[in-house]
Amino acid sequence: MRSHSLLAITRAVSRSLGRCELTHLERSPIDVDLARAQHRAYEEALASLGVRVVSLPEEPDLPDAVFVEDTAVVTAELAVLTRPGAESRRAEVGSVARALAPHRRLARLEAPATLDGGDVLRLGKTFFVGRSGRTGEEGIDRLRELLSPFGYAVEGVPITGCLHLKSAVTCVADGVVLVNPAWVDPRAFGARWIEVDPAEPAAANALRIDDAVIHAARHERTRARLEREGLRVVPVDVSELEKAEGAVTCCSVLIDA
Ligand code: CIR
Repeated sequence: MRSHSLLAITRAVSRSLGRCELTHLERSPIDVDLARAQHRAYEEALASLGVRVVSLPEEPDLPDAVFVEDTAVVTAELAVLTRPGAESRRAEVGSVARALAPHRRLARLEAPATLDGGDVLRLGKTFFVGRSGRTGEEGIDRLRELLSPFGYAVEGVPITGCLHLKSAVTCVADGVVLVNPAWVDPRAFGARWIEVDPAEPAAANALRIDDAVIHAARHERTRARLEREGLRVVPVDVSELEKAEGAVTCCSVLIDA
């Protein structure tokens, strides 16, 4: 059992999800009712792992608002509200700020900085930040200014071929990352790494909760690799959210409460 409690802020799927931002995928029809059912199952998976879920109401006119991860970076000391790289997503931040305000002091990234939370991977006291189409140098520099007083390092990492750093790499256990080496150099993180199965390039996105990882169910070969390493995998079907270029980390902001 962990000695702290974990809270996840999530947000219900928007009826306009079909008009989401897309960068690497062709648009394909999204079944919003199915997306909602899958998202509820994701919230139940979090709850089954002892996480308290605070679910925000749908934002009907903000297609990507379910992907709350992109709006905030939270540490023990403060919550940094981002300025998402996609203009259409900037209006998502205010309501997440209100949800975070009872828990943390708030800081904000201002123009011209841009940064998506999906580009931010924390390993110990280091925040690795993807240099992506969404996150620019000003965003990385400003995050460093905000976090370095608390002893954190912030390091920019090049990525290619994917939307966010956490499309390419996530932490699955202390000192262990799950990575797609075609999209990011695994040596950048000073950690042991497990590679995704080459047939499953999008399988590097896993959401660690203590000694378990929530992982998209369709990536069966990569799941087998994780299980061979002794990790407990909780598979969730997120097929409709994946059509919107989302996955499992992006649907929550985790807070140590
Ligand atoms: C976007 O392009 O912004 C959304 N359609 C998907 C965002 C996914 N976010 C994430 O992985 N952190």
